[in-house]
Amino acid sequence: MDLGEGLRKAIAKLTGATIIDAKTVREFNKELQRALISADVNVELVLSLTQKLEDAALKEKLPEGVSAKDYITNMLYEQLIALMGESFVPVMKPKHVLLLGLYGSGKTTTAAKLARYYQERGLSSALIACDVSRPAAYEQLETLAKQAGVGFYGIKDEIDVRKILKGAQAALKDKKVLICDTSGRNALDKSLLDQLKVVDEEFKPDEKVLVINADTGQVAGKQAKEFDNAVKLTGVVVTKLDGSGKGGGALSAVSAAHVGIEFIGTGEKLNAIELYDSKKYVGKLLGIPDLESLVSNVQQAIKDANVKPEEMASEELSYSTFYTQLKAMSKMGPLNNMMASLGVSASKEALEQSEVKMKRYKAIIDSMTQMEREDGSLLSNSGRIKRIARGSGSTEKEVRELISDFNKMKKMYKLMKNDRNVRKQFSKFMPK
Ligand SMILES: Nc1nc2c(ncn2[C@@H]2O[C@H](COP(=O)(O)OP(=O)(O)OP(=O)(O)O)[C@@H](O)[C@H]2O)c(=O)[nH]1
Ligand SMILES: [Mg+2]
Repeated sequence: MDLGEGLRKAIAKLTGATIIDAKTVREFNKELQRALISADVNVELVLSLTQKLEDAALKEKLPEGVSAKDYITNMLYEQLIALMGESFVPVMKPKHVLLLGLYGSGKTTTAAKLARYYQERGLSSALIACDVSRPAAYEQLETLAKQAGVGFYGIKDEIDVRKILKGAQAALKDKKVLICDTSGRNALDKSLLDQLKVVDEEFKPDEKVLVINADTGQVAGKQAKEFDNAVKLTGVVVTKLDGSGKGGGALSAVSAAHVGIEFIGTGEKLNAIELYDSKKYVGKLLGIPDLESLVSNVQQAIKDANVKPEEMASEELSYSTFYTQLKAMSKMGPLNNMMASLGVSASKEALEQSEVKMKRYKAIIDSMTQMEREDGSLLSNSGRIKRIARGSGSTEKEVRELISDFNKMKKMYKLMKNDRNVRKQFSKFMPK
């Protein structure tokens, strides 16, 4: 039984459960422990994961509108991403990347995919042929480099990796990202280990990435540990996720080496590589294609259950909350009705202008990144302002106007925090 199957079996135990009680959680956890341990996930880690799950599940009431199954699935998802990481952002700077892995795991293909990936994003890249064991390895990498349109260095029939790497570093001085392909074996034996240590010394990799095939089951953990002991891994790439494999081995690998998943290989073609995205990956592992909406529904329900309407106005104002308010306001109908209900009078002209402004502000906030919406101070950067203006079809002056209005509102917001009456008025505009 692979890990995915075990996890799905555990989740299936929750079908039909209407409450979360100690018995339900323990039964789920027992199944979960069985699945994780048989996938070689470290026992201590399994116990701490299931303990955390139990504590969290029993502490809170099941939020309204969410099934026990979805609620616990979401918790399991959170525990799994604590292990594997939520998403990966590659360092876009000149660097040396070393790829490692057992025989046939997809190292050579991944090397070419990665070189193409970085080069397409402005970092000229090259591949170095350090697989000196397999007869046609040199030609395979050379062909792939041509296909990818990236640089290549190798010395045909040379078996001394130190020599190859010295030559490569001299010949590829103008390339920003150097990716070194290495030999695979059926097992990590002494000669491969010695070779890897030489490569590590000579190449001085910034990133040491273990390539594992998604079909690899339990042994992935052991593999990862051995490679990690030999050269200290920095990340994992899981290949062949387009096949039947559910990627359970990757969990064992990342937990054994304490590193995250970076990329996913989804096919033989050179563009078949994706950045790791936990919702997609865990969704596949758990057999829930639309895990993203499950997670967002549960998280929204938890949020709704915990937030009292009058408290909403007292949280720190960010562009995100501002946007929610603008949306809620436009749903409430024309501004003049609303102002009248608040006892504020304004000229028709001024109100019309405000409505146009509100629309524009919404478009501008739409063009911000999530980070900018949460941290308004990022907008002191004029490059960001330029980008947002372009993205929203407005002028930079209009973006600056929003920033200035927003900052005024933020100040008001702070003052209001201590005033119950104003806060109550304000909470009318918050979405229920
Ligand atoms: N479907 C699919 N096939 C892949 C993927 N990555 C690699 N392959 C295929 O897997 C086979 C082995 O890939 P290689 O890149 O040669 O693997 P390797 O680890 O370099 O193998 P050795 O050098 O022999 O150890 C090839 O036929 C690849 O086309 C993937 O993400 N999806
Ligand atoms: Mg190879």
